[in-house]
Order: sequence, then C-alpha cells, then structure tokens
Amino acid sequence: MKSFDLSLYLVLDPDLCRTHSMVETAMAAIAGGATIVQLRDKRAGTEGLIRIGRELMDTMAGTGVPLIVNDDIDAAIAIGAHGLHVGQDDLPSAAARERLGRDKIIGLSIEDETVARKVDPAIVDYVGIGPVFATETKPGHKPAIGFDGLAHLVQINDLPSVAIGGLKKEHVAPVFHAGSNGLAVVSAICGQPDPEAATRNIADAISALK
Ligand code: TZP
Ligand code: MG
Repeated sequence: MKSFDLSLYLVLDPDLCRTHSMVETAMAAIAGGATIVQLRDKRAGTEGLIRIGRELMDTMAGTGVPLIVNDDIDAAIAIGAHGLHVGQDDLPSAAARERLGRDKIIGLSIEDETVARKVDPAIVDYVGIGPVFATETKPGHKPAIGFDGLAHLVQINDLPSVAIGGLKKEHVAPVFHAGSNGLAVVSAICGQPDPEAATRNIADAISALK
C-alpha cells in the first residue's frame, strides 16, 4: 500500500546537515513530526547514495515515515526506498514509473504553468511546487513564484502537492491557505542546532491549523 503524508517534508542535504549526521537529522526530525523524508545528495554518486540510503532505510524502519530518493532511480531501487523524486531535467516520470512499478511513490518538481499542465496524474503521485522564495540551498533555481504563484499552480491538477523554497514556520499558514498539502524544507531543519525542536516548531504550527 502506497500512503504518504506531505505535510512536513524534510529534504536531507549533506551540505546543510552539518550539525548532525544525515541519519541523526532524519531521526530527530521524525521525532519532531516530519512526515516524509527525501535524500537529496547531488555529490555522493550512486554508490554513495546507496550507502547512506540503506542506513537511512534501516534506521527509519518502523517509523512509518517513507524515504524518497532524489533523482537517482538506480540508487532508489538498490536502497529499496519508498519512492523517487524527479525534476524536469531528470528521468521522465513515465520511464521512472515503468521501472519502479505501481507501488512506489513518484514525485515531480514543477515550477511554472507550462510544466504543471503536462503532469500526468496517472503516473505521478505528488508534485513539488516552487521555489516559493529565493533560496541559497539550490543555486541557479528557477524564479520564485510566491504564494500567489503557488496557489495558481496547486489548482492546475488534482494531485497532492508540497511547496518548497525558503519556507519556515511562519509560512505554514500561507502554504496551506494556498491549497498545498504541506511544506518541504531543507535549511529550516538541516543544520539547525536542535533539528528535533526545529521540526516540532513547524509541526505544531501545522497542527494548530487542523
Ligand atoms: N527545490 C526548489 S527550492 C529547493 C529545492 C530542492 C531548496 C529548498 O531549500 P530551503 O533551505 O528549504 O530553502
Ligand atoms: Mg533533480
């Protein structure tokens, strides 16, 4: 059964996870209320991703929180991850679905209306929309879309969506009011002195809305 909750989506980035290891950060965030975790390491290579990904899968087993691998389908398969997240320049989602089968989660990044209209809801399980704000975490990112842009892209299809880009606790209400199902964060959790407390802070703001 493929089930996932996008409300507080941690994206693990080793360049920012400096105060704690990736595994420590993931477990602290899960204790604080993260609902889904993505491994995003642009420099590890497939072997490196597999090593850290397997460690994450072992450690996260029993938490009920899915692990998604960014971009690298070979690593995602070797790890036995719950899903794959692809961008517009990565493997096309149809090809990813063919290799992964129906039971794995596939997420797709969308940045504008043209790409949003091309998403096939029979293939993709959720969309990541952004960047909402400019962010140093992703150099060379597409133009920031703000909450109005987010609200516009959210309603183009019926897929669950998660907003990303410069998001922090104070953005929880506008993200959900724009119609998104959650927020994805890197720097608001990775590299924080206390990742569990940082996550709980955001999770509490989400609970307060429900
Ligand atoms: N895609 C769009 S913005 C972004 C990604 C991976 C980085 C978000 O990082 P942060 O630190 O939460 O702004
Ligand atoms: Mg990518």
